[in-house]
This record gives sequence, structure tokens and C-alpha cells, in this order.
Amino acid sequence: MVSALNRASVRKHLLTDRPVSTGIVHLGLGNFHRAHQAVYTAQARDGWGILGVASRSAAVADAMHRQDGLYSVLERSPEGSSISVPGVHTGAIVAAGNPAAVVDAIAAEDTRIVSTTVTEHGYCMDPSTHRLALDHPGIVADRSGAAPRTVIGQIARALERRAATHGAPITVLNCDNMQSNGTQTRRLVLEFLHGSKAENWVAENVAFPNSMVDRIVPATTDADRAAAYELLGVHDLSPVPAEPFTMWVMEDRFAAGRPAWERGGAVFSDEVEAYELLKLRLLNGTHSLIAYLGALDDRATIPEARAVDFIESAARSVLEDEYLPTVTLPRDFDVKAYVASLFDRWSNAALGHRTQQVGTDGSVKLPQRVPAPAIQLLGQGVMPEHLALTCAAWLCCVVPLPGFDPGPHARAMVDPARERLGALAAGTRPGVDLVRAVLAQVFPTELAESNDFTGRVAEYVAVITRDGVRAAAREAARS
Ligand code: CS2
Repeated sequence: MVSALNRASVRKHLLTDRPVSTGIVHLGLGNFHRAHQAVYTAQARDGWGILGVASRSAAVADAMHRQDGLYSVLERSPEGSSISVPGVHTGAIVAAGNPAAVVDAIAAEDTRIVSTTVTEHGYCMDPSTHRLALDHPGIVADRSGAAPRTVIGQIARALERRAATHGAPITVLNCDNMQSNGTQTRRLVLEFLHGSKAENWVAENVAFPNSMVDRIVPATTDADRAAAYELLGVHDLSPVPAEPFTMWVMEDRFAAGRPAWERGGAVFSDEVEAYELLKLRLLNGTHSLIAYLGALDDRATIPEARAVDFIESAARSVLEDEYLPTVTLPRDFDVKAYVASLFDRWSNAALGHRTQQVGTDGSVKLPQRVPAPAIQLLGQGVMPEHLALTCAAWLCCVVPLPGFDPGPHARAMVDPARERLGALAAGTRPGVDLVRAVLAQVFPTELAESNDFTGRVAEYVAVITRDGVRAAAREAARS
């Protein structure tokens, strides 16, 4: 019989064998957290432990319970694979069905950091104003006093409890791909608590540092499970595949201490905004374009898509001509090396990151990537052709258009706005009217109401649906 994964059976792969106690409650027990923050925390080796909170699915928490709280991180690249076991979680719970336990955990005096990777979608933000969506059903329910089910509600209620009981300060650390992620979270929490007794206490005792996180971490496949077994010698019920590259830059503003994450290579910097914009635009923005063009060209994975000539050219153009001119580089930053490393990372065929996965949630990801640079370039009289192409390709992937089949990879993309956009498409004339209506749902008014931009997006939608995605990319290259 094959033995199970436990502390003894994987001892030689453990990143830390120090006993840990919970100092961090982490919301979002997905693959990204498990291959990023958890690894840095294990490498700090200073006793900090993490209570992981999965939002809905019990699969990861169940697997971890059966394995002494452990799982492995499988680093995959064309050069080979290696494996490690962070071993830094003190427990794993599921928020759905037990929201009170989440509030209790964050409110506990020993908790000094609450961190989040709940995706852009998880913050209940109004896309056009970037404020808390006060009409979001989850926020309405949470503010009415029910046990909170949204992440902002859970954090806010727990902070209220801290204010009313022991009063110990805490840090809220957003680790999602959002611009000024700490500042935005602070605003959302304070908006939730507006008018309550805890508002001032939160403003004075809770730190919300900004952070930039980076590691490509796909969903786990059967091939990953088999590779993990080869390297570990025991079955892992929930291994996490990841690329070798990893980066974390954050502000050193913690209200109640932090692990020595620098031991794992994290950088504490006062230039986080520059790193954030660089990463959100050059990496994430270009990634989106590769994913949507790739899916429409019937490519299953990012490395397959990136290898197609017209997709590679479009990726270089959007990155170099449209994203790069809109960022300010951090001091002493080698941008040439960074760009070269991005194209290498996107070529990692051993990882097999799916176009469908990167294309998922476009209605909440693209607002963090496209509008600000598009508005900036339009303001300078420059039409951002490839940003318009990004929007057109996304729209063709997720909005039903008469007589057009975007293919299996696009159909598999999940998007919280799919239903709403489908209804909109059913009641709106295709063409520029539809494009304007769709962009108004997801982007700030300034961009959605730019006739030049929406007109350009509509032209690309027309070319994609009539002549195919290659023709549209060719047109963008010529413009
Ligand atoms: C990707 C990111 O899914 C996406 O939108 O662009 O998940 C990307 O892989 C990570 O941000 C890399 O750090």
C-alpha cells in the first residue's frame, strides 16, 4: 500500500520543521497563496503559522486535513521539476457554512495579519467608481447584521470586534493583482463601516500595506499529481504546480509585526506602486491579450498561444508600445531583462497554463489592466490599438455574438458578468452600440464613453467575427 503524505513521510522536502502557531489568517486557500505567500512564510522560519480559509470549496481543506495540514509545491520548467512542502499551515477551514468561524479567527488577539487572495472579483467593488458596491446582495446582507459572507464584511466585522474587545492592532494585507491593493482595501473596509463606532479605531490601528505579488500558478492537473508522486514517493491529494520564478514586493508598514519574509526573497520597498503598475500592465495586461487571442485561435495553453507568430507580435506591441510608455520604472530596474524574462515565463510548456484560466474573470481583471493606460494614451492623442484589440478579443470570447462561435477555450472561460452581458447582448443592436453598452458595464465612464475607443473596439470585433482573429491582429499591427 502507498503511504500517505504526512510530516514524517515528506520530512526531507519540508521547508520548515519549526513548530508554528497562527499569526496569520489567510482568506483564499487557492493555489496561488499556497505557492506564494505560504512558501515565503515557511522560508522565514520564524514561527509564524497560517490558518487558511477557503471561500467555498472544501476540496483543498479536506485534502490538507488528511495530510497533517500539508501539500507540496511542484516547480515545473522545461529544465525539470523539483518539489517542496511548505508545512506552514496551522489549519484549514471553509468559510461557506461557517462564516462566524472566520470572524472569530480574524478577531482573535493572537492574529496579527489577515491576508487575502480572493481574486479581483472577491472585493465587491463597483467597477466604474472603485467604491464598495453598496447594492451588491452580499454587502447588503452583511451590512444588515447577518453573519458576514463577503470578504470585506468578514474583515470589517472582525475589526469591529477587535475594537470592542482587546483592541490589538492588526495588518490587512491584500495579495491580489489590484492597483494600490492595500489602499483600496482600506477604503472598502472603511466604507463598509461608515458611521459605525469602529471606524476611527480601524483608521488608527489597522495597517493596509500595498503589495505586488508575482508567480504563475496554474490549476492542478492529473499530470501534476503524477509528477508530484514521482518526486515525493507518496500521493499528494492537492499538489500545487508553479513556475520557478517568484517575486513579492510590499511596503514595510505592519501594525503588529510580520514574518521575516525577506529570507524567502521578498522585497520591502517604498516604490510598490511602480512595481504594481509595471506588473499589472506588462505582465497581466499582456497575459490577457495572449489568452484571448490564443483562445480565439484555438490554442489551449499560454505557451502554445505565445508561440503563434501574430500573437507574439501583438504581445510585443501591446507591451512595448502601449503598456511600457505608461509606467514609471522603479529605481535601478533592468526593464530589458524583465521583458525578456516575461517572454521566457510565458514559454514554459512544462507548466501548461491554460488560456481559459487566464481569460477567466476578464470583466474584473481587465479594469485593473486596461483603462488607465488607455485613457493616458488617448489623452496624448494616441489610439491604443492593442488595448482596443484586447477588449475586442475579450468581448468576442464572453459575449454571445450572432453567428460567431469563439471556440471551446473561450466558452470555458468563467466570468461573473457573463449572464448580465448575455442579456445585454440579446437586447442591444450588435456593433458599436453593443460595445459601448458592454464597456460601460465594466470600465470607468471616461473610457466607456470615448467614441474613438469604443469605435475602434467595435471595428476589431467586426474583423474578428468576420475574418478571424489573425486578420484583426494584422490590422492592429498596421494601424
Ligand atoms: C494571470 C495571473 O490569470 C491571470 O490573469 O495574468 O494570474 C498571473 O499568472 C499572475 O498574476 C502572475 O503573477
